[in-house]
Amino acid sequence: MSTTTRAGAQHLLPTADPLGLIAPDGTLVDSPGLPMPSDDVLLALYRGMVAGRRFDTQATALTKQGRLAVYPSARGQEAAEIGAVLALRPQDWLFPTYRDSMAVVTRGVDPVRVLTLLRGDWHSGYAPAECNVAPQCTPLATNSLHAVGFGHAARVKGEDTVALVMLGDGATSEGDTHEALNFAAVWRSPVVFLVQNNGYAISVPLAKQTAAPSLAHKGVGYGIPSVLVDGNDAAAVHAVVERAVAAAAAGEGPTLIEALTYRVEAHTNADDATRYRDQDEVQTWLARDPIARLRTHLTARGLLTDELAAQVDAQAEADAASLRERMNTDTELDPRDLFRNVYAEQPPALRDQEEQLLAELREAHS
Ligand SMILES: Cc1ncc(C[n+]2csc(CCOP(=O)(O)OP(=O)(O)O)c2C)c(N)n1
Ligand SMILES: [Mg+2]
Repeated sequence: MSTTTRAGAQHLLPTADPLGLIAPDGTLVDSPGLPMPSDDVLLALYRGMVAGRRFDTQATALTKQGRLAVYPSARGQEAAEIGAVLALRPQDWLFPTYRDSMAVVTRGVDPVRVLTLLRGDWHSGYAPAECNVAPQCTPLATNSLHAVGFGHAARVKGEDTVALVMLGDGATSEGDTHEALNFAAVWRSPVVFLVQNNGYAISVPLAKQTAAPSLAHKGVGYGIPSVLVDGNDAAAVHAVVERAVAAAAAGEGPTLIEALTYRVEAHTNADDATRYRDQDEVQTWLARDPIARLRTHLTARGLLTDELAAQVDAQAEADAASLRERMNTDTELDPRDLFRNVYAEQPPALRDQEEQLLAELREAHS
């Protein structure tokens, strides 16, 4: 019989209350051992969140104008989206979901390219290797396996690259998430799992999703250090993700972070959330707005003047106007693009399909 003693799990457990640095009223919260980001980072978080929200509002408006097929809003989740992305180093990779357009924009990808997928023009509008951002995944949790495979490969190749994968609360019920967590833990893959618990998976509330004490607790069974953080506190999200990225880069393996936040809008513009949730609940979360919280904090500390706040708003407005204008043009698509970039050498069956399509198109236009 093995005489190996098993270490306790205490060091892996998340805190009972979410870690935080700034309270909803802008005052400081003490989270032992969690450093407050620098003033420059706090201002970058503020800029990113204001820009992110304005982008999000514009994208929703574009669905109403028929310029976008669908858009899943991340309004209210700006602290988690931007806090996490700004904690990445340039060489790290982001593995986002359909909801994380804001995060992709924050990583520096042109918003028009980000919205290409949701416009239905192309599979992905950006080249992943140019921006270190994988295509946004609609199949839930598949991106967790992509991130772990990517992180593992980077480690085998001796590269200093960390993969950050974003998941929703609902995605934690998928088998893929558990396979990814297990593999990453056993192989100490340089991966940070960020679960944005926004309370709902379409109409399914968290209480029907899991009986676990928190989603962060799910990491413990795999031997992964797990963190519960206030997902509406950009400073705290940035601090915990930065710490997890550093640990992964140092060869310490993965971290699971649950960011507690809320989906303020419906699942997408095609969903009516009033059918399954109470408006009082939405109001409670609106009072915990991540942008107002950081603004209050920065203003009280004299870091954000009225003039600077107006500049940040004006820049976000100008970016939204540019996005609106550029999305208001019709795109010319080449149907043959469907067959390109799939295989280095096209298999015969696909070649037949391409020829069949081209023949049909010729006939339609003759
Ligand atoms: C494998 C798979 N099953 C089901 C769906 C349908 N679906 C799309 S979004 C969604 C809810 C996901 O909720 P959550 O993971 O909490 O993310 P959120 O939308 O709240 O960001 C479901 C079930 C899907 N896209 N992929
Ligand atoms: Mg959700």
